[in-house]
Amino acid sequence: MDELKRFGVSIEKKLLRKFDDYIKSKDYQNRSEALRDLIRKELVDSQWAESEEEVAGAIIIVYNHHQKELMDNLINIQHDYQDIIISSQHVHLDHNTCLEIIVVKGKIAEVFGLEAKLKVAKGVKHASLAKSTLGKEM
Ligand code: NI
Repeated sequence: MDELKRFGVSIEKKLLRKFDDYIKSKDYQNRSEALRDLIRKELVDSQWAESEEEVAGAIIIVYNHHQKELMDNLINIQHDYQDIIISSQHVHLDHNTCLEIIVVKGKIAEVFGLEAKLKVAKGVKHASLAKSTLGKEM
C-alpha cells in the first residue's frame, strides 16, 4: 500500500452524523476507510464519464435461449466486439433461461456500444453493466 497521509476535514454536525450511520450500516471499521472507498468510487465514476478512457467491467445478460435467432445474434454481436471482450461465462439458470457474464476491457464508448447492442437484442430479459477500472490510479 502507498504511504498514508492525514488531512483535516470540516463537516457539518448533521452530515457527519449521517455519515457515521452510513459507516455503521456498511460495517466500516472507521471513517478513513469509508472515505477512501467513497473517493475511489467517485474517481471510477468520473473516469466512466470520459468516453476515451480505458476501463474494465462486466456485462451481465439474462435471456431465453429458445428465442428464435437470439443465440446467433448474441454470438455475432460478441464477435463484432472481440477486441474488448476478455472472457465470457455462460450459466444455465433453468430449462429456458441463460445468464452470461461478459468481461470487458477497453474504451468506454466501445463498452457502452456493446452493452446497448446486447440490451436491445430480442429475447434479452435483462442487461446490466458493472463499471470498474484498470486500477492504475487507485
Ligand atoms: Ni444456457
